Amino acid sequence: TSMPAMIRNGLKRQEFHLLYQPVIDIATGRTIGAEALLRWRRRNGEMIAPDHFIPIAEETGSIRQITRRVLELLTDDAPRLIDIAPDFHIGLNLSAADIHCPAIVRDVTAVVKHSGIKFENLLIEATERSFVDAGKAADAFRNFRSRGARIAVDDFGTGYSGLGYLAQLEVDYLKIDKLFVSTLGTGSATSQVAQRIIEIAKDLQLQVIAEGVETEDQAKMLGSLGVELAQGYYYSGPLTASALLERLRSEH
Ligand code: G
Ligand code: G
Ligand code: MN
Ligand code: NA
Repeated sequence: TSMPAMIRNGLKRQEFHLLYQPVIDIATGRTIGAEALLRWRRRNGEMIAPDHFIPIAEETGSIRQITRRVLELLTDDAPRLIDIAPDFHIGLNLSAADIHCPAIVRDVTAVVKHSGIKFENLLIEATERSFVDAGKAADAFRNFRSRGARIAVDDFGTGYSGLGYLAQLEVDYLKIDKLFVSTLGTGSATSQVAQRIIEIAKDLQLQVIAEGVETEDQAKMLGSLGVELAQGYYYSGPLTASALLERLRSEH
């Protein structure tokens, strides 16, 4: 069967679940939030990575159903997280098709309403692609932000959209892609890109979240460059909601 048909079946059979990767305050080591990451385990046990099905879902339009499922799963998990850590940030990945869909604000508002969390608990993660059609994107982002949610540009530096949109759109965070973090301190051209991204963020008064931090050296270097937040295997891989709850309990 084709991937689009497999996705349809996977949705029908509820084969999707969420894991949560902690986001850490580098200075204190505390878990201040987590990024929700979608996982698909098929009935036969096979795991299919987001990189394999999200792009196809985006092309065929089923990303909207997938996102609705993500929002349902989040509605189930979020209350327990916020109960332990009221200021917790939950990172929600949205595709360009979601951002450009007029129903997205209503869909996310329903999560807030039914889970009892606040918009302030949500960090909407959108890749540079979402910002290209600035007119359409701006409405959704402005709407989310006026309600208290924050916006992050995900995989910053890997797209081809230029920087013009950053001046036009109000965003709160840049997430530096792991590609750039992995070369920090190597003296390579790519490692200079990471430093330039951090400088751009400072100029625009945006906070930075470093992704893919795998070593203590990288964490220290990021800290000394003024980066406050990080995620990566050095701190923790993606966790089940229960494992994340346990981590939060041990910190609170
Ligand atoms: O989880 P993993 O480490 O494999 O993530 C791979 C990619 O899939 C990342 O770019 C991530 O942003 C994306 N991704 C993970 N979960 C979701 C999701 O719920 N929705 C969308 N649109 N993308 C996701
Ligand atoms: O695109 P998005 O940036 O949201 O994806 C995050 C992806 O990176 C997920 O697939 C997640 O599992 C993966 N990831 C998380 N931490 C690390 C890390 O420290 N190193 C590497 N190589 N991948 C990571
Ligand atoms: Mn992300
Ligand atoms: Na990313």
